[in-house]
Amino acid sequence: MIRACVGLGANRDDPPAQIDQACAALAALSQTRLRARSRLWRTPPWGPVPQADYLNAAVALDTMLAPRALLDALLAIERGAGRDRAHEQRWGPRRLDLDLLLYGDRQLDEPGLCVPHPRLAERAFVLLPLADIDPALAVPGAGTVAELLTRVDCSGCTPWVAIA
Ligand code: A4P
Ligand code: MG
Repeated sequence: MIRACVGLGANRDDPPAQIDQACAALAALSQTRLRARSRLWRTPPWGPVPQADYLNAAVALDTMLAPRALLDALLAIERGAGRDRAHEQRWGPRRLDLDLLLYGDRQLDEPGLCVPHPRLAERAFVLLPLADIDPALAVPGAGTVAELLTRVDCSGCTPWVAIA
């Protein structure tokens, strides 16, 4: 079993529901157990595109799936949530974005598969949810999640509380 971490993000339609459904789909993957789930974080949009705030989260999975099979499963869950890559802008609004953040201590740089996720260390919206799971988590080649968090701007990021 390998401990893998997946980042979830959404800022269109019904983000909390889309993230909940994605967590259920991740928990139902073959040869995989959902081990931990972060809080939901409300985060200002990162990148050059003006757009609505995101909800972000992360999960830890124990899996026997190979990295490529796991990434393919993430892309299938995105498609199942109605994501249409043909009609979207890079770093633009998303119904659901799933990133393979970590796959054990592996470092992979292959066409279409880069782990740890290349922009992980720059993104409070990834590091805050990962720190909910385990601040001591090691990001291969970069340091722990807690160390990386000291170097990013977390302003505007807050745990999201549902209003009943
Ligand atoms: N790919 C390669 N490695 C990976 C990996 N480790 N995980 C390939 C996921 N995908 C990986 O994915 C494009 C292709 O990358 C996939 O088909 C896969 O083969 P993508 O999600 O469209 O884009 P990306 O390259 O993963 O870019 P990135 O940096 O994730 O940007 P997005 O998804 O365009 O950014 N602000 C906040 N606050 N929160 C957010 O969640 N998200 C975006 C969307 C912009 N701003 C945000 C947020
Ligand atoms: Mg992505």
